[in-house]
Amino acid sequence: MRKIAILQPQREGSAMSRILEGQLNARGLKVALVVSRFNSFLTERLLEGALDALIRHGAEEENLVIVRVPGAFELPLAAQKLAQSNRYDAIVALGAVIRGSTPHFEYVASEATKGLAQAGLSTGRPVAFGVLTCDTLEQAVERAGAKSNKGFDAALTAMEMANLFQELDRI
Ligand code: INI
Repeated sequence: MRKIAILQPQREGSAMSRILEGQLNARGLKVALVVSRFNSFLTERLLEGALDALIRHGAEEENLVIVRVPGAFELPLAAQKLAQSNRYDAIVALGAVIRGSTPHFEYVASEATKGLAQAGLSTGRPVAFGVLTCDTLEQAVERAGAKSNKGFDAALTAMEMANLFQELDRI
């Protein structure tokens, strides 16, 4: 019979290694949610998902700020400004770009993606990517609540990264 070795992760504080991982806890975290109005029937569902994730994980409503921008193209600049302010532990960017609805899908999707990554890298603040980039409206509806909710997922990522950064600042 074949023997299978199962590698257990080392516990924090063991002599071998130390594992740092952000907790899924939003208590006390200040989070800015930037939401695009374009395709608002989708982005409002993403916002509901993100708020649900934050509140369920202990966030206080007074620590959450919602900022609306015209479209996904505008998300990076607003996210960068919020991140630069040092007033938020994390930013959650929410938008929906659908290939069918525009000939410049590639430009909007790619600028939003690159720009949001850059906003995080240039400021050192976690910026979570909650932007749907889908081929069809059906796919977008599925990911905005019908099957899953990318806003909920992005908010989880934001709280994990914010808590991880607080831990990294302590070591
Ligand atoms: N913005 C979106 O958020 N999603 C889209 O699908 C989209 N389309 O299809 O064009 C879109 N365009 C607007 C863009 O984000 C800017 O707001 C606009 O170009 C002004 O800068």
